[in-house]
Amino acid sequence: MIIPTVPTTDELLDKGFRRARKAASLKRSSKIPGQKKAKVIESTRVQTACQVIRDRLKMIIQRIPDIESLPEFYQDYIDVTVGVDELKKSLGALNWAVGILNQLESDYMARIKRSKPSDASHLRREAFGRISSVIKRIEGDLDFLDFAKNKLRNMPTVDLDAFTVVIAGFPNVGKSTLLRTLTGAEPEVADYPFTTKGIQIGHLERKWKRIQVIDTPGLLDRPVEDMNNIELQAMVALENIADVIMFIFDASETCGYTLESQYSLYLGIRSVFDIPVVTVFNKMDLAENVKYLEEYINMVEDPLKVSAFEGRGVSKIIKKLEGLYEKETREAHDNV
Ligand SMILES: Nc1nc2c(ncn2[C@@H]2O[C@H](COP(=O)(O)OP(=O)(O)O)[C@@H](O)[C@H]2O)c(=O)[nH]1
Ligand SMILES: [Mg+2]
Repeated sequence: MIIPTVPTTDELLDKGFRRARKAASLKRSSKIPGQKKAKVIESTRVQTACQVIRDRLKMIIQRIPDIESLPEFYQDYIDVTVGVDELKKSLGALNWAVGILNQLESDYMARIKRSKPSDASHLRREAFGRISSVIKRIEGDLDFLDFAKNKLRNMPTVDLDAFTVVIAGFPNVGKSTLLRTLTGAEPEVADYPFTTKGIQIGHLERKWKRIQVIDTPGLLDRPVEDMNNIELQAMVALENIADVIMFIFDASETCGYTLESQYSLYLGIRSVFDIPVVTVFNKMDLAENVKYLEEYINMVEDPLKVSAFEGRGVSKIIKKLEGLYEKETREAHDNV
């Protein structure tokens, strides 16, 4: 999501007042008869300042998409990153300021119109004072929107309609290597509020099929029991977009985790996600003499033995994913 540049209160007021002075100086050089001129100049200043500042605020409000109309994945993302309620509150405050500026503009235009020419500049100064205090009232909200803009700058572009595979498995089991090998390119790396390491997204294009593969380093790579609330919320967000979990074992145990602890992570992930799990035993090239490996392989359903490093067995994974993709598409059609 793109939030437009958000000015500080000083920038906003400077711009409004500067433009107002310019507009007034044009009037000053015009041929308005004597007495009336002072009133025209001052009301032009009030009007221009109100309009310029109001338009800037309106532009910010309009360019931020309606949060509730966003897909759930992005609503969750925004909620965890900056807070949906805070974002709405700040936008509400900007709306409030727009309304007050409208009111101030028509109030002071009318008052200057009715006033003696010698009172016009005093009224204009009063109007400017009130504009300043309205804008100072939304200082915190402008600051917050600027913060949100920076936090949401590198939001991932997850394709919410694509068939989506989410990778899980301990660190160093070969998730990134496999993602690259499967999708044949460097993945898109974007921020992900649930982990410090971001999210990696790759696409596997096969004829008419488009399969999206996502890796969330730092999230699905440790026991579910260790997760805090925010991470659990992230799991729910992932479950909303995932069609398949691809769980990676490091058959060689060179990642530093035993097969036993990998298996227990596998069971944990399976118990959280109510979707098909594709189970891959990676680094088979290094796994010749690993104790009990065959036993663990036999404990899972349809294990795929591969070496991401050598590219061996990768086509089996693609075939498996395509099969699940087709099955899901068929079921979706049956349900129409
Ligand atoms: N020998 C071998 N090394 C691999 C294989 N797959 C990944 N690696 C290596 O394992 C290390 C960790 O891989 P990485 O993809 O970063 O793991 P991640 O932390 O799960 O994303 C890297 O040094 C990889 O080169 C494999 O199939 N065989
Ligand atoms: Mg990685």
